[in-house]
Amino acid sequence: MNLRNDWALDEIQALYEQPFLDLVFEAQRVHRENFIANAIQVSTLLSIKTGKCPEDCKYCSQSAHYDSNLEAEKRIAVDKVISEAKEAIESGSSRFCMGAAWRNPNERDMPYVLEMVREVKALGLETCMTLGMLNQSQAERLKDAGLDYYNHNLDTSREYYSHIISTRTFDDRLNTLEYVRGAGMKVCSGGIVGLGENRNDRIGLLQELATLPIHPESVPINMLVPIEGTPLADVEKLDVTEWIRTIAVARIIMPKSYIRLSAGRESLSDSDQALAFMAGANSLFSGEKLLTTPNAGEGKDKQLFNKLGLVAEKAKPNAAELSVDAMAV
Ligand code: SAM
Ligand code: DTB
Ligand code: SF4
Repeated sequence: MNLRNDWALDEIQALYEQPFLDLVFEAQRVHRENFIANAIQVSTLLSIKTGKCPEDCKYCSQSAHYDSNLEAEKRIAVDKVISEAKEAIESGSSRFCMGAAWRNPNERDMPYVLEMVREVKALGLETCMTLGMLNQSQAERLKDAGLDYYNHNLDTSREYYSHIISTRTFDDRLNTLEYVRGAGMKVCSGGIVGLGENRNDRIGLLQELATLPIHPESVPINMLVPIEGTPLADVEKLDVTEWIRTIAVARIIMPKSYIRLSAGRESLSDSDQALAFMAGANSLFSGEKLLTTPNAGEGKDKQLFNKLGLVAEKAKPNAAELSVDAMAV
């Protein structure tokens, strides 16, 4: 199948608005053409610096602009990160994603993050970081240290974006993605649904992602986890079928990308999650915690994988390639 980067809004809208079962069916068909059925890529997340973030993202527990009652934490020691990464391997993860509540990494933080990348990579895990905005030189140094993926989300449509974040622009985000690509890293970029946006904003987000010069290899679709104290604490909950539609359309228009069932999974029933996998989601975060909020824990996921006959993809030592000659989680 040829990858397309010229998706028009009306085409995406037509996909999005077709009968739900037709959409999910088509997404599963595309999924099976491009991926091994029943295989899920599993990542573990770790917050390496928590809270007191200068940015004002209205959904976020870590923004210093709101009082979310979060206990802030300074940079954690690299040793601690390594022991968490070893546990992630034990629990069946193939990728380890390290996140910091920064607007961007300061130059004085670079030796710290570079050492961390080198050491996590040496364990045979795929490495991912999400540290806010980067410049070209930072992106290149991260790549040289062995960083496989950089996560930086567009979050929502260009039109709705300014309702959610005022401290950095949509174009700032696109610039960071360009530097990450320019450095030769893989891109992890997606968004959040349930921010009070409308359907057209979800469609607009999907178009922005699918018309990047190269599709992100990994596309996290988060559902808002409402955080008390933030401006979005009481936003009306989005129907889960809208989340599933967003996942299904992402699968169809970015057929070779991993689509990640991301934040918000904890609130989903097993059957809703099965529907999300049917819609083409083939990646998730495991572990008791995301960055600051609870996640479906390892035990629950083991049960879910067994119940649905899913297997976790396994990272080949020291390679970014994945295989499924692996274990069940
Ligand atoms: N500070 C970095 C940044 O924003 O680029 C990285 C960490 S940030 C927490 C990564 C992403 O997590 C955000 O872009 C957003 O899509 C998602 N996220 C954060 N808080 C969330 C929440 N309460 N519910 C759902 N997704 C959330
Ligand atoms: C992404 O899109 N979702 C993850 C990851 N990238 C870094 C983060 C989700 C955070 C959810 C809220 C929290 O735990 O603070
Ligand atoms: Fe900071 Fe990232 Fe949270 Fe925005 S999403 S407030 S940049 S930690």
